[in-house]
Amino acid sequence: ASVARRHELEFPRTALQMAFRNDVLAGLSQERKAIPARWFYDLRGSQLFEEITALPEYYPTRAEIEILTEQGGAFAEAIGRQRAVVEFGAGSANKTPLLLDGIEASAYVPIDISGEFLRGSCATLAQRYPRLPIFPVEADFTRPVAIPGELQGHELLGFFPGSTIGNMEPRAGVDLLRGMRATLGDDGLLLIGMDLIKPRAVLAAAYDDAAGVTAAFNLNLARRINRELDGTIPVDLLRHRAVWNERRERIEMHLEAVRDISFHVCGRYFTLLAGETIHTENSHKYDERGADLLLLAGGWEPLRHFTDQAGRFMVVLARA
Ligand code: AVI
Repeated sequence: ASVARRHELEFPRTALQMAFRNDVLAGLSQERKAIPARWFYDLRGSQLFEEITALPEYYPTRAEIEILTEQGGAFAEAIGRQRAVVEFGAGSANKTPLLLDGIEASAYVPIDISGEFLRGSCATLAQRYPRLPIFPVEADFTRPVAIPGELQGHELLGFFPGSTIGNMEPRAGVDLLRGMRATLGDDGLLLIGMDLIKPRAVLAAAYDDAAGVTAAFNLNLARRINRELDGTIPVDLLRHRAVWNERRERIEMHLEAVRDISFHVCGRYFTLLAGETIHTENSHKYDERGADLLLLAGGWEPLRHFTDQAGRFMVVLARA
């Protein structure tokens, strides 16, 4: 399950294909071409993302693991009472034990849209924590989720590692945080991973690594369009670009045409001029103030920021 963890299975195949098709055709028809980053994660894209997390230049995964591993005691102290851990997206089940080893959990509630991933991560955790009650919930966590009745009376701690919130426009991020607030209730806590703003060269390398894995990850989106949407995109004439957008404090990934090109997708004709791009991802970076503002707008009161030794990444604890 870990390799395929981000591989979306949220719709029946045909509905998923329709959603992909609609997003791609609409995105390529815009003046500034853009395709939502969620479509990176087919099986190949999920494998490539796993490879990215192990790259020497890609620090976020290692930095977050360092925080979770080394600051368990500080989490436990800040969190106080025993709580049921509610994880948004069961895919990161590899980070869950790091949290569960540090704090006292009364139960574990993984929420994921894919029942298949849920079953995989529950099985692994049940083996490791045989006495921990586990209540998987198959649901779309971008909307408020009903917590199983058995957990009435438990106080809840939301867990959303991975800095996935960074891939959302702030407006969507705020909506997500508000949904989590509704799910976790008035006495809920939230532990959320966010990537810190840092020197441009470090960010540029993390999103354009020497081995070319991030380039392959980005280009796989064009290959996926060719495979699944009857596309004729000349992938060899596209170049991976990772650019720092100073005003929006985010790394943007683009696919740039090296010369004028034309192609078809689902029978529709598109052109890209030399230098024109398809915008494929945003990865927002935050400082403590920016993170706090986002959380406050989403209905959360930030309590504490935990960072790794090198100050690259933060895990923020907030209360409802
Ligand atoms: C999943 N997400 C937090 C990654 C990020 O860093 O924004 C996706 C990624 N894109 C390129 N490299 C990794």
